[in-house]
Amino acid sequence: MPLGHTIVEGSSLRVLHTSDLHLSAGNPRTLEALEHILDVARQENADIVTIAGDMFDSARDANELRPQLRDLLSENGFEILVLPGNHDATAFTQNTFYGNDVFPLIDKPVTVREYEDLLIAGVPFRERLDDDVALRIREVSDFTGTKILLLHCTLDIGLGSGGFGEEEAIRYMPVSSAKLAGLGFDYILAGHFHSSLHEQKLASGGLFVYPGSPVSLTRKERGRRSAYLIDTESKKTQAIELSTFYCDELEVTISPGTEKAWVEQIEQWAKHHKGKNCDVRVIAKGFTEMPEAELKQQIEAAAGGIHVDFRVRGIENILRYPIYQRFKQRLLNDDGIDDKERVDMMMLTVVSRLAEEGELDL
Ligand SMILES: [Mn+2]
Repeated sequence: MPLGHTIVEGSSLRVLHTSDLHLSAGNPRTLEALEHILDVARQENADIVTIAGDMFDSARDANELRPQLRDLLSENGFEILVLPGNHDATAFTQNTFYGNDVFPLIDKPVTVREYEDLLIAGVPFRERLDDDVALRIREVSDFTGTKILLLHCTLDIGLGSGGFGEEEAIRYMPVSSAKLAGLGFDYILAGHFHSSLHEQKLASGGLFVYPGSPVSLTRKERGRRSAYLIDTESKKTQAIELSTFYCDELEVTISPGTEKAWVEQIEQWAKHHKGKNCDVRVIAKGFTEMPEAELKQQIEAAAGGIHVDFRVRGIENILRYPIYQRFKQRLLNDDGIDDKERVDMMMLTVVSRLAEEGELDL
């Protein structure tokens, strides 16, 4: 352990949770995100910051950045507990020093830090949560105060591929919510899932939290980024919106007659997504009865400077098509179809594709 001093006292402790910063010298946004997280921890009077894995993009990045991070990670007035993840599993050893505030949780299979009424346990990165390890973790949870477990894992909740950064193919430490519920912790603060904040009540009454990456690393991490705050005395939990760099996009599928409503919606969305520290875009698809250039101009005005990928096509020829007219008449008369607009869009898409392929004469 580094020569840190325990700065945390008192029974009410505030824990700010994040993970997957993927700090890398090649991506300055990740370093800005770290500085912002530390600012937020100060503003929120956090006593402890937890990072549940992949603080660094690689052990090489950790090695490269360590000297310049030491001042930043010292004398903050809070502890920073860092769990090695699959990207930085070998970055922390008995001999590495990241700053006075940093406590790497590197003792296998589980590292424990005890405070007055709080216990924080961390499982340094491993590929599987075997039964013997689960048993060790469960033993640790025999404590009377609040119990927090830090894990870098893949929860089986169908969050879809793509959410776990580049690790989609390999499911690191797959765990079920039932298994986690059996570990006996009040909070399981996890890492590895990048896309967005995800919180879930466990059958045990415990709470599982993925904070999502605090900075968009690719276009897959969409929307404003969050960190997660827990007050161990009041039991209040709260997602904290960060002002770190993020990506986002709005995809709209226009159908004839809905143009005005979509333009208004794009305007509202754009109002909430303006700003320098983001990469956002509007993707407009579908069909319009308006002149294409006119709609494009309206959408761009509504987007107010946000990039617009305009893929909408005019529909006038297709609307006049007998096959489409007959279909539309039937659709309108059929009371058995709930989502007529969607069915209409599908037909327009098919007819338009056939027309493009020269299968129909306009
Ligand atoms: Mn990661």
